[in-house]
Amino acid sequence: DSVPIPQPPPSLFLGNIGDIDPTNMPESFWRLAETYGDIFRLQIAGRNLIICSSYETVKDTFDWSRFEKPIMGTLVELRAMVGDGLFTARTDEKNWAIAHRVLMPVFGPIGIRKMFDNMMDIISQMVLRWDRLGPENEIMCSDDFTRLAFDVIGFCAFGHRFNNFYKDGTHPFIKQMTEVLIESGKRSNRTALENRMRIFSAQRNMENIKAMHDVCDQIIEDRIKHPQPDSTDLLNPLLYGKDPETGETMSRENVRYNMCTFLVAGHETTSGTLGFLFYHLLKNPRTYLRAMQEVDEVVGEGPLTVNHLPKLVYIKFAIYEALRFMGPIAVNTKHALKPTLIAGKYYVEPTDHILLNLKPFMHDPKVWGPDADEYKPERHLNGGFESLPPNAFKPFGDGPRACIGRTFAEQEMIMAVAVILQNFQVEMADPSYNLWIQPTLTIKPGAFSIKVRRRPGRD
Ligand code: MNH
Repeated sequence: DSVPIPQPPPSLFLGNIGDIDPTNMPESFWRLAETYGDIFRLQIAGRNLIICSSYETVKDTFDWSRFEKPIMGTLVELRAMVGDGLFTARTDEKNWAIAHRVLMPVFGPIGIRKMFDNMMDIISQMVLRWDRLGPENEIMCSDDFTRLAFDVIGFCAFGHRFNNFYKDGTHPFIKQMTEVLIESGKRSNRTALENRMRIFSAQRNMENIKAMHDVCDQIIEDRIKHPQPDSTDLLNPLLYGKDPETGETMSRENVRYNMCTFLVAGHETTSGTLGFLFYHLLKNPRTYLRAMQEVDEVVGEGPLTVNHLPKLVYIKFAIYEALRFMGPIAVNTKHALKPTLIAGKYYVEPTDHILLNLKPFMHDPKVWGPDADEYKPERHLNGGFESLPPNAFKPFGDGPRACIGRTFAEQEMIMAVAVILQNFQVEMADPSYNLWIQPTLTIKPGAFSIKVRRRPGRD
């Protein structure tokens, strides 16, 4: 006995295309969820989308015996760039399982702690740059946090310096990647015929991809020519790590795909999260001051060390709260393995595309209370986080396909925030700035800039 899934009235030939803004899907889904609630259906380009927006509906899809991550739409197109790398591989592909088993331990807490010094190396470059550009300089968050996140991955994962803090622009990889992300999104919305007709876009796409693959291949070649047996990065495990189950090493092509995957998956997300975080801290000065106070108490004026990290709990929860409020990944996708009922009442079939609307899901008042729409890191303190119902906080995905870089990202973000607050007074460049969303594959705050001034006595 299923309950029908509500749908905004479709138009005869175009379905629900009129209900969404194709250039800003996340915001369309948030807006529609306010009217349609829990779950709703959209018919777009012949596809049946089921959008889940509440705790009850979303958490039910975290049952991996009934649902899985589909590789469809943009993800299929992205495979030209990142192939059977971890993010775009199907779970039943052999190379997903091999890479997952080889890399899981390296991405664990022990491996990531060893990357502390290399993360600090890059963070210090950002501090130097901010010092030298001075307090009047407007820092576009997306620019400098992208430089930071991209250089951190390059250096910590592959021992390679992209040196984005020594450039006026950024490394060409970033533009190439952004273009491929956008083009992949477009390709997934075009018919096969139209994609074949768009020969110039297709050529540009191929050129971008080739340039990115060349960067990865060169880093690999360099490591093979100049072995670094004591390195703490991921390149040695990628090249030489043996799968505990099959004894195989990863194929050279799959190594390249995974390098590309880490460069893509690891920098937009982290950079967007830092942008959202500073937006919230500055909009809620009480939270900024509390985070700064924590740094002063835990770290003081001396250098940040790896032993300080577990004590920076307010900062960690300020980051979690930014992710809960609106993380860089707005939508997760699922599909049912067999016809089933979501939350015991909404009938879905395997051909339906299930989208998890993460913002309303993590603002569900049944879980987060009547103040769900307020930014409040302290809600997580004093065991608040541990006492959440299961699967309520999911900005990193879930199950076997959850984010492999979570520990990496959390350490990097805690370190960056602590060092920034220890050394600078941060302000919005434009105090009247209001948050707007810039969507690509991820979302980030649009045109959000800050100014930073040395804290008195901290130079
Ligand atoms: Mn990450 C998968 C969020 C940082 C590498 N990541 C995911 C998924 C989410 C996610 C959500 C699941 C996507 C899906 O179901 O299709 N990731 C984040 C967030 C941050 C982040 C919010 C930072 C903040 N991710 C990173 C970093 C790296 C990384 C840093 C690499 C160093 N993420 C991955 C990879 C996957 C992934 C690889 C795919 C894992 C798999 O499917 O096996």
